[in-house]
Amino acid sequence: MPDRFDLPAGFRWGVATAAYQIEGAVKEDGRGPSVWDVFAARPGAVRDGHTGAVACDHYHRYPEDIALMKDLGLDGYRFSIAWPRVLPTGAGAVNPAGLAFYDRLVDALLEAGITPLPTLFHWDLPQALEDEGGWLNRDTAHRFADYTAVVADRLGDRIPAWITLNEPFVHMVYGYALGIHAPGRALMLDALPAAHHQLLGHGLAASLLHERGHDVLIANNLTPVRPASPSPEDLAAATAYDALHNRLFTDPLLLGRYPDLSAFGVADDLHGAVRPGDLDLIACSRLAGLGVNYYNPTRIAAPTDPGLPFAEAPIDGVPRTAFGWPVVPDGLRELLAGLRDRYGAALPPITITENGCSTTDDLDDQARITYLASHLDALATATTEGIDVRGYYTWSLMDNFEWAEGYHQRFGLVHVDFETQARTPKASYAWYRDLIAVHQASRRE
Ligand code: GBH
Repeated sequence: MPDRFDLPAGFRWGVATAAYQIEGAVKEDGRGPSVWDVFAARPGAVRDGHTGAVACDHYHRYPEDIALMKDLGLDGYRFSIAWPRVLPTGAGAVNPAGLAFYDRLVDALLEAGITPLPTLFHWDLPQALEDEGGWLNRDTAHRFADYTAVVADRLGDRIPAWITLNEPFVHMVYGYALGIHAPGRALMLDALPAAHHQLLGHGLAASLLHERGHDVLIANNLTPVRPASPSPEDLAAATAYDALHNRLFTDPLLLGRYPDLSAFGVADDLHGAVRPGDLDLIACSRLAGLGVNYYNPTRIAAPTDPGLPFAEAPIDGVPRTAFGWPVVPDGLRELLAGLRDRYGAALPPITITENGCSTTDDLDDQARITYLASHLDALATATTEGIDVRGYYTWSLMDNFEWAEGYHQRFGLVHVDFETQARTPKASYAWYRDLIAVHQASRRE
């Protein structure tokens, strides 16, 4: 596997994390409860009853974590801001101590020469807003914009670019359609207004960030959709799935309209959620970049039971991560080529805002090195095919709270002992550090 990839000159190297997965300190300094605190406390919701109450204790240990990032030589760090730390009830009174944490974090990152790339929402909605309907309630979009203004006023002098939402598809499907993530609602297609309200929140937040002169991105989890066979039934199912997973959260931003969801029996007002003017607002939040979180492709076949117009089919004959996810590096190139073909000139520059894998509890994580190297190779190929990719943020800096899997899946370059909180760099950490150094040296030539 090459240790140097043919990537553009200004390419940016980073790592990614999210607040609830690393911070802990959920009751400290006035933080309010989030949907994840409440969900994780439900018996059976998270494997072995794990919660994010302590996680990596990053809230207290952030100087040590930034030192690890500095030694990696990172250009950028993608982290998320916990809305319930800033506004404990989601709206109304600001919690100065919560804001102060991010203020310290940003200063320490800049001190270490690392550009902060904050995500404003990575699934930890203040529970008080969930009690009012969460993302099913249109009002949440406006509360998100208010929260964004508070954060931008405080940190904006040091933040060049913001990510509004992380993976609105996963949040809608896992959180509101299937109930396997917080807030644990299983509404199936009735969850669709949560898609529109998240995008509306993005649009409202983006316009006020633009007014303040900031760049705005969104981090979408996208997957190349492969039909299980060339049969018309499998092709139709793949088209329907692609609309739901990929296009629902990207077409409105880049094309100003929702994709055709008629295969789901859904009209393009998404169960009445879309009001006049909404799509203009969402589309005019012109993106400085599209964040892409890539893990694996998806194989889709004709439905086996009524209800939904598709069925997922296994991808066989490829390696799997410790999580059981198929490893298909070329899927990343395939995905980016598909985006270019679909959106053409409307496609903004791409940043890979997440990519990585979980491995066994082993410091010699050769499987991670192989995963990252093969995906960077596919990414380099995509750039030579004319796709504008600006940076790569691997998921994740360190092992952390992996949502419904608790601490059972380890995605980190750095190992965390969740008893002692000891951090130990894995083999992949040294590999990534050396890779970044080689690229940065050639940048200066
Ligand atoms: C991201 O979600 C999140 O942003 C992050 O918080 C999380 O920790 C990280 O990734 C790792 O999970 O059934 O084999 O086809 C990733 C969302 C959803 C990606 C399920 C892969 C399907 C695997 N994922 N998905 S498979």
